[in-house]
Amino acid sequence: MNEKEIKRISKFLSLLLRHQPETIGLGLDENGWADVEELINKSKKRRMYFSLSDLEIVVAENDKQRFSFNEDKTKIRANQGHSIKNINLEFEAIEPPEYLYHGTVAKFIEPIKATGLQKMNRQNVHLSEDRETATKVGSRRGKPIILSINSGLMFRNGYEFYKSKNGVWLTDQVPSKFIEFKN
Ligand code: HQG
Repeated sequence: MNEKEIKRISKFLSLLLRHQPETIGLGLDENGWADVEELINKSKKRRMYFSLSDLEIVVAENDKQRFSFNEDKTKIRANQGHSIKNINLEFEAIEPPEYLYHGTVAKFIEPIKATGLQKMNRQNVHLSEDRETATKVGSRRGKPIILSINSGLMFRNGYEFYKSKNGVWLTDQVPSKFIEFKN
């Protein structure tokens, strides 16, 4: 497989494992796991042909480590980023660093000032440990603006934080009083 094929399968997996498993009638369990054999077979309906060893490459090579297998590689799931509701990814609440970062764009600043950071279509607000990652996230939508989040203070005020397997920090919402808007 070349880079392009890996990316094509990876995008298809994001669609199925995070957003619309019904596209091919794939079942996900309550923890977000899909059966690998079922995935391989049902994907053929969409003319997506790949084997277990292709999937192993996609999981290992994915730029953001978006997917994981279970121990015996009979199941696969997305590590985070779901829009499907009621998936329990079994994250453990942990203490965050004093500051986390969120990359966004100018048009969202006023609504964020008004209502804080909201999860929008995803299951959580996504935060980054460093400005560089937040800059990449923001750049997907235009000229990035980086917000500093006073996550330490939030934590001491009872807000819960989770860290996904691929290093993304997650929380339910960030009220605007915990956001520094100056860059
Ligand atoms: C904005 C990608 C208006 C928020 C990335 C963002 C990340 C508000 C957008 C991951 C708002 C939601 C997540 C409010 C937040 N009013 N706009 N109150 N609160 N927003 O894509 O954080 O490739 O759901 O600033 O790299 O951009 O999918 O979240 O611009 O890790 O693996 O609403 O997605 O990873 O956008 O990105 P998203 P995000 P993957």
